[in-house]
Amino acid sequence: MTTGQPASSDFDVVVVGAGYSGLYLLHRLRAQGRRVRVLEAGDGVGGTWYWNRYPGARCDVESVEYGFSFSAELDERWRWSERYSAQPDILAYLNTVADTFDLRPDIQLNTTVTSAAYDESAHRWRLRTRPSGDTDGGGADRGEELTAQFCVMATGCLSKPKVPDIAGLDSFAGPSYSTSSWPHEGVDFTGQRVGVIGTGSSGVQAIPLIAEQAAHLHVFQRTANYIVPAHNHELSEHDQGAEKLATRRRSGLDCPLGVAFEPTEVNAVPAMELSAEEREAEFERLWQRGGLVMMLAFPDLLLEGEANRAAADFLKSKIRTKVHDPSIAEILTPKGYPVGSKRLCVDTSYYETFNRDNVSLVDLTATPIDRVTPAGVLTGAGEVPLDALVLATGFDAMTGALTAIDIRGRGGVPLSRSWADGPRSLLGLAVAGFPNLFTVTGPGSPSVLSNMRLSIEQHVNWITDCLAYLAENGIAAIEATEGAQESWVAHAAEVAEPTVFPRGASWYTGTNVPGKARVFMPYIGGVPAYREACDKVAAEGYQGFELTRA
Ligand code: NA7
Repeated sequence: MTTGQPASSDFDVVVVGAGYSGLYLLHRLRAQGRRVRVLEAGDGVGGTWYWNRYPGARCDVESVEYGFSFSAELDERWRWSERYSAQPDILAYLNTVADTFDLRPDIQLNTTVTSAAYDESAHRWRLRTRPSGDTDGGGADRGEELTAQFCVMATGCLSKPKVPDIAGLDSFAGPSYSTSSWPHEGVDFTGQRVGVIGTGSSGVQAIPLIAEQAAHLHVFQRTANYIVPAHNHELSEHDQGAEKLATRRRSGLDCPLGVAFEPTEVNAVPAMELSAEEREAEFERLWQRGGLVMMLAFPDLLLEGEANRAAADFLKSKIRTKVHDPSIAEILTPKGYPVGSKRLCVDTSYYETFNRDNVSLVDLTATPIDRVTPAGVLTGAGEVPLDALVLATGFDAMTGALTAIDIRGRGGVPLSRSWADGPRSLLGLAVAGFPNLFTVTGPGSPSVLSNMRLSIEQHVNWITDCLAYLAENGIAAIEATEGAQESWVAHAAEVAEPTVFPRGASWYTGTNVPGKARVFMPYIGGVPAYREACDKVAAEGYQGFELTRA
């Protein structure tokens, strides 16, 4: 694998990130005969699945739909072991992808992109890098400069950890760990008093396993989440035969979330047209099935109103059946926001963990964190002494990894300024003012509200087809027009409006990051409608884009 200087610094395409998106992009672009360099901050491929190594880390889309669909050879080589794969399995899969297609020679590891500036006269991007981990300020000198006609940001939607807004964190005397950059060698909490701050998907996955090891675990919860069971299990050969995979992948394309369960397993009838008993029976059926399908139990569930409240009541009732102490169950019960407006968590033994003698729950709504001290966490109820601290406090989602790079488009305008009031993008693929720059699963695309693998493949196919078109037609630059971008942004806001999403305090809306514009960022119109919109743009010779001849 390449870790040093590239042979040359001028490329047709530079791709930032070597996760799912970057790997598939490289494969497709090489097949087109392009000179490509993939720049990756980590010292291995895998992106999100390289960094998030905390105990219990798993996908919440079923493994059989999480594998790439473009290669029979890959399907032959790989078998998933569980319904919801654990992080080591997914990382091994992505390494298998890199090896199967011999991708490593064009991937430059340990390389953090610091800036990308568009040169209008040359129609090229100029990127600057620094060696990863080089934070002493001298990194810029040890970095390098690369140019490329096209730059593709394959930087992921949940890859820039949020800086935790908790006073005194640096003063803690013991070790503290972040779920989003977990030590590769793992952590042994045996005999320790451990605190976990954060009860989103990462916390919900990690807490049961940390509780099994720690002498005592203190869970600091600010917002209780809605949680559905994974009912995880081993997968057989039969579960992932070629025909089965093909069928699931095909039907995923026609489903709003890009996952195959929807047409056969959810109701076409609105929830409130059923009797209370019938509705309850449907919720129970999907609870027993497990997973995110609950979100789509009824066509009106994600709209504000009674169906959503019925789902909320059902999920709350389940907490009381699992948690023995009613006062703990009450704290774990979500309040004041609709189901789905924050991402549903998918758990294994989360609620049961609170029946253990060595687990305590701290309700931060009643007793907020004052600050972290050298000895532990000080809340309104006093100091909780700790030996180790785990931060599961989330991400600057969807835009954080992009605005962390000093990206400057036409006229030297920074992307962070263009997006100061929230991200604006045409289809989540391109941004007006930033020619020859593409974003994979950017804001304004289904991305995190879809099966990421499927959406990544769709975006990579669209981008690489677009580049082929530009080459065939002698076009040097492509740029989203302001008009098309505004229409798309307005359409995305309009389809989101009646749903529960825009009003939630969540990373979907940027509310979790202090100072971030509050805008609902993903596209909720569904994968089929979105694919149609993308295909139409391409079929009409890239309508909505301005093309500049060489
Ligand atoms: P999330 O879902 O953003 O969860 C972060 C959690 O951390 C959430 O419970 C937050 O509470 C909590 N948090 C954040 N800052 C604080 C402070 N200052 N004090 C107390 N608690 C805090 O991130 P995850 O990593 O769990 O999951 C991200 C996605 O990755 C997930 O949805 C899957 O798609 C995969 P809050 O809700 O803000 O009150």
